[in-house]
Amino acid sequence: YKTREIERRSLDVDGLKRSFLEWLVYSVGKDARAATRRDWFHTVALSVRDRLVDRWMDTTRRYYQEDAKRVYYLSLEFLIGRLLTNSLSNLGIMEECRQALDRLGLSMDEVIDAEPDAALGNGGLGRLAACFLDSMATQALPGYGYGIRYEFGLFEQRFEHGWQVEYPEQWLQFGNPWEFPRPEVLYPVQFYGRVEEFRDSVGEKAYRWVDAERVLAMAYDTPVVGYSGETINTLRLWSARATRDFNFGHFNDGAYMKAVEQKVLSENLSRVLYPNDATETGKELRFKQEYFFTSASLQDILRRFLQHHNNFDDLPSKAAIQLNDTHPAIGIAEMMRLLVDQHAVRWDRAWDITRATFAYTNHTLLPEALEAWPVRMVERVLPRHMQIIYEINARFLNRSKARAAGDNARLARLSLIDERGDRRVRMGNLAFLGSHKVNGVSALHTDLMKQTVFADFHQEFPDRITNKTNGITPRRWLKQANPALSELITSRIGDGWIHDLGQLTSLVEKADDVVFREEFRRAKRKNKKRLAAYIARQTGVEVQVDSIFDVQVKRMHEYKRQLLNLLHAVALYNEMRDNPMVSWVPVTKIFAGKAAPSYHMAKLIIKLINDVAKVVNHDPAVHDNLKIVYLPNYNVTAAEIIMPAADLSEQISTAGLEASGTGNMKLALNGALTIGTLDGANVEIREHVGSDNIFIFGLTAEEVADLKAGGGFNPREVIASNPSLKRALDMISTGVFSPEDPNRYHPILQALTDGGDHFLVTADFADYCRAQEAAMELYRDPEEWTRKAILNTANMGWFSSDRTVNEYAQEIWEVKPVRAVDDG
Ligand code: DL6
Repeated sequence: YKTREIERRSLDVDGLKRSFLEWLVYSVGKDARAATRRDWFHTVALSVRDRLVDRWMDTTRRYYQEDAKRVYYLSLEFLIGRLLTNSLSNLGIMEECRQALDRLGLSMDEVIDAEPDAALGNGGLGRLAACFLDSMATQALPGYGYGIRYEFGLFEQRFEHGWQVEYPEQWLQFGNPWEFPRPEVLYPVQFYGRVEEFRDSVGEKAYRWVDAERVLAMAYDTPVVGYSGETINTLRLWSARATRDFNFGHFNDGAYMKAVEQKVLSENLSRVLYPNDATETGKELRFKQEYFFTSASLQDILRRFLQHHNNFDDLPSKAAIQLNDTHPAIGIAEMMRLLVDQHAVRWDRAWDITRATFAYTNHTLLPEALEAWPVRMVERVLPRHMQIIYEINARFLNRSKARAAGDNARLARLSLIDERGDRRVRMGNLAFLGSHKVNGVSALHTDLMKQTVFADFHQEFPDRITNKTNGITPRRWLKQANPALSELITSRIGDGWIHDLGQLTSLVEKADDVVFREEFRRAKRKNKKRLAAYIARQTGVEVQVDSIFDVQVKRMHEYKRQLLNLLHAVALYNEMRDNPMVSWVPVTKIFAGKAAPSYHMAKLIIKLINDVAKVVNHDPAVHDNLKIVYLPNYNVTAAEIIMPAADLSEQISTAGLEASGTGNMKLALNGALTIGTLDGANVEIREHVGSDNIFIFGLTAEEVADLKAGGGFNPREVIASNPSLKRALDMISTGVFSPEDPNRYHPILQALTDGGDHFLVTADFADYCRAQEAAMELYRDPEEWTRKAILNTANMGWFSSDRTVNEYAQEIWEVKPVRAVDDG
């Protein structure tokens, strides 16, 4: 037993090797000759997990001993990706593990590749949550993630004849070695039923929720390893389990199949992640998912609090609950219910406690993404919560009435209920009202929040809105994803940047060092070769490593304007064909990103990109100077290969519509130059990297707003006045890229013309082409390009999620690091 104990902790090559062999036999149940790559992955993951457990428990003990204030990050999405490299790297045993596997005749890269990508999120918001977990653990902040353990993550995207087709994403199919099931951590969550009024012990009116259906939420815990492994936090994900008692009736009737059906139905709650990004489909199951994980999390938070406290007034000094968008906003009403109905706290006091505990992050201003649930549905699914929401609303509107001085329109806008059409509960308003701080995710986005969606609330509560510009973790997005550049940086400035990214500014002077530039280029080239090989494997297209890798990777959405990028590609294709004698800078346009399965326009744009790619990539007239690829199934793992290899980063959304962006940060940190609009965090990226080192184009958010306020513009006139745009659109509309179905793209052309070009693709086209030309011109001068690329990397330190999380910790959560005592 003693030897096993030591073995489990050993971090050297021999110890790792011995524990791999032991795990393979005794836990995976295979012998070395029969083991597959996946068996070895499970073996290595379980052995690494062993090495986390002591430190994990130490961390938890530390938090208890200090009675530390905890942060609870409630998020419907955690896009964590693979964990093996992350754990090894943060524990600092990457090399030891590689050698141990080597001694067993195994390739570490193959073992790493056997891990499925945990795709429990759609995009930006979910990946941000994952970066925050890493940064909280790295900075010894007592942070817990709470979410759903979806059985099926974001769908797998494949292309069939260039069309996106969705397949289920079965990441749990072969088990998940990182998680610890906690069958004893189980909370009931109720739905439906009705509310009964009664008199409590002191004769006051009180309410109880009865005749409800119950589902159980069971916890699965995943350790979150901070850099250096000193702090290991917890990501707790809930899985739905049927209660054992609710189907007795059916059993008694002998309706066994019916009983089992009920079980399957209630367990559907945590079955699948909704694949919509920035659009709400308004489905009841989605609303139930939101309540399910929120209720279980709040019950768990209160249980932990009550272990050492008995006065709820202390809750805000012991717990900060962050709502990642409005998805968990029903938590405001749930906290009120738990305090008032279950713990007999008086309303006013409960409201003060709730507001002091909660904070809310807004991630988008797009109207279609703002959650508003039909009152009738909320009333049916959560009858007691609907009452509570009415009560919160009545008290708030009463208070605001005096200030509104008869301005009923203003009161209607402030109301938690949208009374127009079918009545709806505005979850953004509820989240705002029930939180002490509300934040946007970039400076511009926060300003726009104050001017648009939350203008009235901002007037009512001028101190509540605050900005917290997003960030990314340098561990995953530079150290792990880009070993070539990381090693170069560390060789010059030491490794302090890994936990203090601001140290990268020491590289500024290196931009003028010709040797450093050469080495920086070499690292980029290595990454480009790796990506070229990946592209060839995935798509069969051979790309030139010396071409500009022009990258647009993100969800497919009209406001992100992949179409603008594609139109530029068509225009460039025409120019290359027209001028074969010119020595063109070779360009590889790289796209990746999923479209929501029901978003027809987005899927049509994917098909168009694939159709154009087919023609361009096979046209000998362009002499391989232009290639277009659409990589299927974009996910965290693919991003880790793409980001380090990019030369040019496309951040070209219609100004005012991208809340922040975080891909823009990953790319610039890895030395790509941004071509972008002044949107989201691009504005701040320009401030940091310098306007000479970024290609800015297009209308500003203010100009866009003025244009729209003035009645829009006439895209047909713009098209008619720009021959290269007109020619590109004519080619698409006459079927040059879709001869088998020439009308295929009419909906796109329609949207750009009669549809009014809502996303201003035509309006920004000319300036975008100018910026592209400037980029191509610069690329002809490798020294100057590299100098600017280095300045990007050097100046991106501020965009570390460590900085972001610190700002939250100090200004919103008021939590402090709880570090291990150094007993050495
Ligand atoms: O804040 C993270 C991320 C931003 O960087 C993106 O700009 C924004 O689009 C994204 N929003 C979402 C979905 N929105 N909702 N709800 O992922 O958040």
